[in-house]
Amino acid sequence: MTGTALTDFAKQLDKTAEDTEALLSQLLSDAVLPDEIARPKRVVDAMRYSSLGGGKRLRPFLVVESAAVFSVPREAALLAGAALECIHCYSLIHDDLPAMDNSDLRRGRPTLHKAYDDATAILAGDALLTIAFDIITRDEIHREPAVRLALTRALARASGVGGMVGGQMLDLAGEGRFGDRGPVDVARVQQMKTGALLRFGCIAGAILGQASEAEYKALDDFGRALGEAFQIADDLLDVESDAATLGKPAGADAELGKTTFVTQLGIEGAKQRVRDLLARGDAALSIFGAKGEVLRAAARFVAERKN
Ligand code: GRG
Repeated sequence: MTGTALTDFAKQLDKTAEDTEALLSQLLSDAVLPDEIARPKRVVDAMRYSSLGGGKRLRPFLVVESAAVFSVPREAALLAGAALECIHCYSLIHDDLPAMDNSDLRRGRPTLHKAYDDATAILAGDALLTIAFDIITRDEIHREPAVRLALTRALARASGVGGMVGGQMLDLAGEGRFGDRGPVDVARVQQMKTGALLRFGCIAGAILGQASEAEYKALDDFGRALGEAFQIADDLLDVESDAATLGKPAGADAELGKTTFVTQLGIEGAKQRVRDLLARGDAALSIFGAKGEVLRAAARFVAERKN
């Protein structure tokens, strides 16, 4: 990306992050909704601690920009993006717990279970997961219930046993948590653990925009390429960056003796794979012409990010 394109992109990303922050602050308030009984302060505070004031908001950005391709109203896309971000934040809270990655640092601050306690962190994660499905089904997302249903089902499948949760299970198994390590299918773990939510961010726009089959497939292909590029960038950062830049410990993969894209392809091989994925993403987006420009920039941002 040129300097100007990068600045424009950074401004757009910041704007969506700001809008997402404001929306999450409203959605994760202590105001009780119809059919709810009460929102206990401690769990609301914990949900807010982990969801506000940090994060690139890349997933909401993908929803907003994939939806913009079809001129979907920004407010509707932001709401869907906020639901996705709630799932992402829940996954980070649970991933950091002692029973999982046992991390002390996230987004440059103590992890939730360190700032509060394990039980509160588990419940805050559960509540974020649940509220995501309250948000994604709201009438303001789309006038047609069938569209809301398709979006909700896609989010469930990206997040659950056949998506992110399943990927986390495969990842833990690959660390030898449940007995022998066995061979690790790095690509499969990536597609599920981190790729599924990123792909959802891209197909969400197609669902909201009631895309043609070819348009849906284009965003699906793009989302898969972007997801893999994101994970390879993450693996590269783990070996090439430091905790101050990352906002979380570096070198964690090597410490666990993990098989990653970098251990499989080497540093240069991993960088080449990222370049190939960017080309694949560009090719997928060609169907949208100039309307795909921001998504193309998003893929570059993901590949070149520093944290
Ligand atoms: C516990 C059910 C469960 C799932 C956890 C996605 C996941 C599965 C764990 C995340 C672990 C991790 C740190 C993976 C590396 C890639 C990743 C998802 C990084 C964080 O995402 P960013 O960079 O974070 O988008 P921000 O802070 O910008 O939102």
